Amino acid sequence: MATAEVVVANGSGGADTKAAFKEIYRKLKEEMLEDPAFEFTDESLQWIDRMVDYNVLGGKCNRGLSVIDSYKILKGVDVLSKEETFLACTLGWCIEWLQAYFLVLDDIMDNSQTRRGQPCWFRVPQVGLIAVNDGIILRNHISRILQRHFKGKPYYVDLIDLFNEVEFKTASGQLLDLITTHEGEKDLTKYNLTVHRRIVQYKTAYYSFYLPVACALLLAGENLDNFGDVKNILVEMGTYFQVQDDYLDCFGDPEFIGKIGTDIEDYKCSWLVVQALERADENQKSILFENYGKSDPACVAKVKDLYKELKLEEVFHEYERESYNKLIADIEAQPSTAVQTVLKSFLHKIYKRDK
Ligand code: GPP
Ligand code: MG
Ligand code: MG
Ligand code: MG
Repeated sequence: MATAEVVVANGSGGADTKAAFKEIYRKLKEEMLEDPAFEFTDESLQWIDRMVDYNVLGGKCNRGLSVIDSYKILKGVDVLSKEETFLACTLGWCIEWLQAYFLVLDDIMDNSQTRRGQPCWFRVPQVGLIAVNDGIILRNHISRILQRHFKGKPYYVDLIDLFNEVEFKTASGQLLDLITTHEGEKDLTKYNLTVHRRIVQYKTAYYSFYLPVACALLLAGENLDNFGDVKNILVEMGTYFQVQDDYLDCFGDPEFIGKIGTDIEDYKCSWLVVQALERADENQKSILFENYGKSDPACVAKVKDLYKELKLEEVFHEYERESYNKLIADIEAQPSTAVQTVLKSFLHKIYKRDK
């Protein structure tokens, strides 16, 4: 292999890709710790170092790795040059940084306990609500990374616009997610699939699915305006992904998924409660109305028992099969085989995931 052609040589998210990706994390973090725009003290340096490791690392990195995989497929190559590898990995990390920023704040808003197998950042002693500012710093790191490595590229402005627009959509989805649960207005009759769909498309699908592929398209010199269908398919895939997240919140193993579910306690408009409402008789509905949205473990257990009685696990597995078949059909209707491969590779990363 020529020296200019390194590392990202094997298939989707392979060991080499992951090693290259991790290597670039170290460089990006070093740059954040040496940012000339701030005179770091020893304490602030240590804080950022620990805070970034704690929150950016430890996930599956599906979003970040997808930028590299998608870029390779769009270019039609197995091996990227050193420069291309660096740029694709850097954009991948920007998405992982965005995810870290969202999760730090989401865990405060959802009153969660654990994330990626460790206490949520705001629950770490001495962190508390400093986590809010850490979220702001993580968000600012993205702009600093983009400025340092992409300013001057023809697609720089499109990249900035993309991150801004996706962040706005996500925060708007998060708003919907939060205000549907308002204390004092607890009314399960307002929860239905249309409400659920709007929330999850915005809070999850754009940043988790559209953003990685859009980054790869910009790297490949494409105009995003020409990829409306691809965007729609990715938003559908993201919706399916969040339904899985809602399912795992109740039925996943907290040890394995690394987080303890809070959707029932938080009165969330989860896919499961929507399905339960559609299937429950009057008696079962009254159990839901009495117990949903309460932190008492006995109430949570009653809701979970009802989900089991209504066989929501089976309903979910059927939904999973149907979504997969529909997505594959939509993907195969795409004219470009490269685009088909990008979309299928992403779908196969999440189909039947258990974490
Ligand atoms: C996932 O919701 C959505 C997000 C993490 C986006 C948060 C957006 C912000 C603007 C903060 P979730 O609460 O179901 O995720 P999880 O189950 O991982 O807590
Ligand atoms: Mg949330
Ligand atoms: Mg949450
Ligand atoms: Mg969730």
